[in-house]
Amino acid sequence: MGFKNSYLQGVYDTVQRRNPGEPEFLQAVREVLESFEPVLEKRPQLADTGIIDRIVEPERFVTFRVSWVDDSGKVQVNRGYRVQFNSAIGPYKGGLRLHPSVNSSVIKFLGFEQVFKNSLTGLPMGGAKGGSDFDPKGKSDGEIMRFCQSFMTELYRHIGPDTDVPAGDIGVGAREIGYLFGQYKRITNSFVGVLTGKGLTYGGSLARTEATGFGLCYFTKEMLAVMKQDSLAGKTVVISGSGNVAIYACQKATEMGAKVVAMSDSNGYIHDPDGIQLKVVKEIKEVRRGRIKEYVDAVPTASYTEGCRGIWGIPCDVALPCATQNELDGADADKLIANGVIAVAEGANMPSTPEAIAKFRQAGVLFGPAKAANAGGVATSGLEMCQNSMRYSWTFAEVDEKLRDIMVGIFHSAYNASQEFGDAGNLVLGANVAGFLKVADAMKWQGVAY
Ligand code: NDP
Ligand code: 2IT
Repeated sequence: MGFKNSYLQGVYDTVQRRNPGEPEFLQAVREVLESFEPVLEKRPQLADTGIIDRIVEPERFVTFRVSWVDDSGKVQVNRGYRVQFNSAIGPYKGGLRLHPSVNSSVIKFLGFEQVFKNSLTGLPMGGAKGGSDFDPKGKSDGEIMRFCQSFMTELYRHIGPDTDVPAGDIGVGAREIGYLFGQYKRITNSFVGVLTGKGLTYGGSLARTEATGFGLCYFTKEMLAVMKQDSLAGKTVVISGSGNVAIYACQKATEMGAKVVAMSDSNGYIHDPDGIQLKVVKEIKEVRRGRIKEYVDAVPTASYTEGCRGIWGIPCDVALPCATQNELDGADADKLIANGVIAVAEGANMPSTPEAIAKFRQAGVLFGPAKAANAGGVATSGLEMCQNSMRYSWTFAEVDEKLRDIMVGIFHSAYNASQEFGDAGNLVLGANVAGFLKVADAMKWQGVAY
């Protein structure tokens, strides 16, 4: 389907021409440009500033060779990436993903979305993303360390506490951040807040580990309260994934009185109608780095099914996709809707396909898009940067309270923007537009280099 506004069509055509074979990036750009249709109707002069032409083009995109030696002595080669998408409102900021599916399309879609997400948090952070096609599964600790050191030996020249501050994402947690930080410090001889998600003994923030999952639940709670006068208490919840985001979403949803009945990994899903015992999941995933199917060894009343997509067929009131992009498609949305889902909020980045989102909208299902709903992770990274700058640290309760306020604020920014631009309750539109307007203003005042 084409754009109504011919200027937006022109921008999209250029993006398509410049980024052939990059479907994820085009998917993310198309959704954002669609949200700008009502903005341009109200403010046609935006077209003259070239801001939209500029915002879809990364400021800088680097790729580099990462060679490392495996445990058998063999040289391995991976590709490293960092996209520095936009620095209008602060230093570049965004995670690093280690997964074999990483390519330039995936990194660019993530970096593009990060621009709007970071703006929504209200904190001064530009947008970036990076990573590698390195597969951490089955690697020894030594191999992970050597990979991270080699990766940082290239990346360090592009980053800095006032330039670009990476963090975790899929395949990057506290262990990897520690190795990356150690190597940065060795090379530069400086102890600075150049990464977030650090360990608590060397500059990390309390509650950063929990932040994305907790934030997702704070957002969902506010969305249910304002738009449906409802709450998470007594709700049945399905959560995909069983990594960092999924685990802490499960913890907070349970604390809020919901019953989480299913979780997954890329191989399959577990269904526990009595409510997931998070202690068991944490032991499998955080301590042993095992597979989710091991849950049924500890809880024989639960069941395991091979294949991760079947999870959306389990009846629930609230669905929280927390694994990866495009993990929930139109057919999955049909199943959730038929089973009476009332709200979907995205813990992962771009987990729902455009078709799935359209179906939720049509069926009146509340929908919290990733840029808004999962912004708690990067928001708390922003709080970690703030604490590092002060050389001070807040208590868990202090950080958690700030996180909660930020998530409530993000919901209202998105909700208000959806009302102002004529589609009340469309939080996809609201989040894209609210995130955009701040960045656009900063870009306007900073001028164009020529
Ligand atoms: P983790 O690496 O901790 O966990 C990822 C989980 O998703 C695992 O259960 C993994 O299963 C599953 N998964 C990953 N890739 C696939 C795939 N291709 N198909 C099916 N399942 C898959 O990552 P996070 O929890 O940190 O990240 C999850 C999502 O949340 C990502 O989209 C990420 O971008 C997003 N996010 C993360 C934030 C953070 O602070 N960490 C902040 C905001 C968003 P398996 O073990 O089998 O690979
Ligand atoms: O997608 C994301 O927002 C993240 N992976 C977190 C980024 C960060 O800088 O904390």
